Order: sequence, then C-alpha cells, then structure tokens
Amino acid sequence: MKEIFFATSNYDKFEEAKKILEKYGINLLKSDIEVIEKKLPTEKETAIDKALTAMQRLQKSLIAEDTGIYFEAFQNFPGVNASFIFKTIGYEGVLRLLEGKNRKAFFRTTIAYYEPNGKIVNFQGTCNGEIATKPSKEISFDYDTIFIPEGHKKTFSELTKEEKAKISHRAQALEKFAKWLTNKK
Ligand code: ITT
Repeated sequence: MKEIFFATSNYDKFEEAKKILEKYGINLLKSDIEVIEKKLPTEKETAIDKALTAMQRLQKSLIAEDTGIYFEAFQNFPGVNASFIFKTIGYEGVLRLLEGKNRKAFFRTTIAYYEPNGKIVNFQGTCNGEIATKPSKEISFDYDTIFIPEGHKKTFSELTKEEKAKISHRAQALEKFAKWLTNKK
C-alpha cells in the first residue's frame, strides 16, 4: 500500500480523506508538522504553499489541502478565511449574518500533492448547497452542521460519512488526485 502523509492540523479533514483514499490502496498518515498558514487569496495558492512548506521538513510524499466556503450573499466571504470565521462567530454567528439573505453557498477544496524530487500538482473539488435556517440536531465538523448540499434535504452532519464522501468538495478533489496517481504508475 502506498503511504502518503497529510500535512494538516484538522482531524476531521484527515479522517474523511483517509477513508476516501483507502479505496485506492493509499494509506494516508497524519503528519504532525505544524504548517503556519499564510494569508493567500485562493485555496489553490494556500494548499500549494502548505505542501511546499511541509515538504521542506518532511521530505516524504505528501498532500496538503485548503478549503474555503463562499456565501452567495457576500463577496468572497468567508472564502479562504473559513476557519477563522468559524472559530470567531461559530455557526450561530453565520446564521445571524445570513438572516433574510440569499442562503446559497459552496465549498471549494484544493488538494496539493508533492513527492520528493517530483513536481507539485493540484486538484479541485466544489460542492454547492445552501445554509440552513437553523443548526441540525446532529452537530459535527464545523460548517457541516448548517450546510445542506444540493439535491439533499439534510445537512452534511445528518448525512452518513459515506453519503458525504460521495458528494463533498474534499471527496471530489481527492478522487481526482487518486485517479491521477493510479494512472501515473
Ligand atoms: P489545515 O490548514 O491544518 O489543513 P484548517 O482547519 O486550518 O486545517 P483550512 O485552513 O482549509 O483548514 O480551513 C478550512 C475551514 O473550513 C475548516 O477549519 C472548517 O472550519 C471549514 N471546513 C473545511 N472543510 C469542511 C467540511 O467538509 N465541512 C465543514 N467545514 C469545513
């Protein structure tokens, strides 16, 4: 089984990614290297920067990822600052912000892959949906408690992990990466 490190501080991301990549015979290992995130304008630039920084210290095949969430009611918000906004106002604050506003939203993920002496490559995934008017009873990974993916009536928190893994931004980016890696060999 091919071993690849995931340079992330986020355990929810790691668990989701590990399950998805297992199907492709990839054993994902969590790297404990702390990568300080730079303020860059897009997920793509941020994910690439995280991978480059992690490689300098780890020197092993690795992925890094960055995810943004975008509310149609605002311009580029929270965008790449998804983590900061959630930590500061939580889903209660997000629900207050969106009261009476357009509730459409989407997640966007970039996965950057880098192997020693290789070229850095990246893959994108998006998931459209809307922000619920109240939090779901099931509370899980950050925005999942209030994000209803398109074509569904429940939030990501209320869907099973398998259901989320079929449609999520992260799953789409990881599937593209895994297929690319499989064909490369
Ligand atoms: P690393 O940079 O260490 O990987 P992070 O949590 O800081 O971890 P990001 O900068 O990419 O990651 O922040 C994205 C934030 O978006 C994350 O902290 C969550 O609040 C949110 N997020 C990302 N993916 C999500 C998902 O699938 N469901 C719910 N919220 C998600």
